[in-house]
Amino acid sequence: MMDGLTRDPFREDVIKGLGQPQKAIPSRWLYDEKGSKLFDEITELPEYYPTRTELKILGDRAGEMADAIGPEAVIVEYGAGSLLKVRILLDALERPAAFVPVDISASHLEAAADELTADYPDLTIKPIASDFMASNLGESLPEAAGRRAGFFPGSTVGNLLDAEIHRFLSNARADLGDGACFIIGIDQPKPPKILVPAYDDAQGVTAAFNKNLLTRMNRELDANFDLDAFAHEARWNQSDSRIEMHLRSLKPQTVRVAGESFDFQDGETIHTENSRKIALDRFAGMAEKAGWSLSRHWTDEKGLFAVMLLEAD
Ligand code: AVJ
Repeated sequence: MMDGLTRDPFREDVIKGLGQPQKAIPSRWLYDEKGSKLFDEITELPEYYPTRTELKILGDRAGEMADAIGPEAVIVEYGAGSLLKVRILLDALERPAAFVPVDISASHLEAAADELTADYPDLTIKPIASDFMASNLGESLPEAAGRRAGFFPGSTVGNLLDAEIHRFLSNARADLGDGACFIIGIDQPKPPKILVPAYDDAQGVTAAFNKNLLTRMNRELDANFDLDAFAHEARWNQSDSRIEMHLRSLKPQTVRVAGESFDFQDGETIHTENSRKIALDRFAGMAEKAGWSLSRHWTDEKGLFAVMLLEAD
């Protein structure tokens, strides 16, 4: 329980976000236990192509990625979600020395580390419980004969704004050091007729994922959102090349959250997520400014998704 002296970052983000002209809540708050389960369900949907496409690229090309990284490497996974993906890489690598999953959820990390230890007895596993946006991980990284390789699959980088991507890539460049490389998965721009259904599926799983944020605010912030008075919306924003998720108010209403009142007009939305689709050349330019060069990339035959290899300058 929060006592008024303890900072509650969820409460702070929500109160600030609902007070803006365009109401908005940072997308990381979508991922409580229920939200993480729903996201796992999303990855299995027929309309949601990114996860299976990236897994196929990794499965087909992990050998080439492993050759590029080299032997006895230290792999640092940012926002370590799906161990499935790093296993594909670990299995292809020559004598990987260490695996460092960085994740905000300590319990999630424990479980993940335990599972891996059983299957990779020679691998040093050193979880770091931290926001992946934090800097100064460098001193915590194990020493090894091989080089350091960052790993950031899932197109999570597409949730970040330009300034955040810059900060993230610059921090990683400093932490991983000279001679490092970085493997990053990123969804690609494509027609809205493919993109919109991927974020507004026929079974309504993505709608449940988005609306779970209302349930979470009701539970954790003593809010009184009526779940039937809001609708899920997935919008393609062409000029910013991103899918936006919104929660749209279906009538004029006032909602109480953490002791404060917020008015909604009919049709007014809370913006809950940006999923940017950043083309390779554009990302290469951003990486360049943060001390990385795009050295090569792998894609599926339709060019839906790309896995990039960056090299430290
Ligand atoms: C986990 C951020 C990559 O943007 O595609 C899926 C999240 N949101 N459906 C994405 C998400 C709605 C997902 N990422």
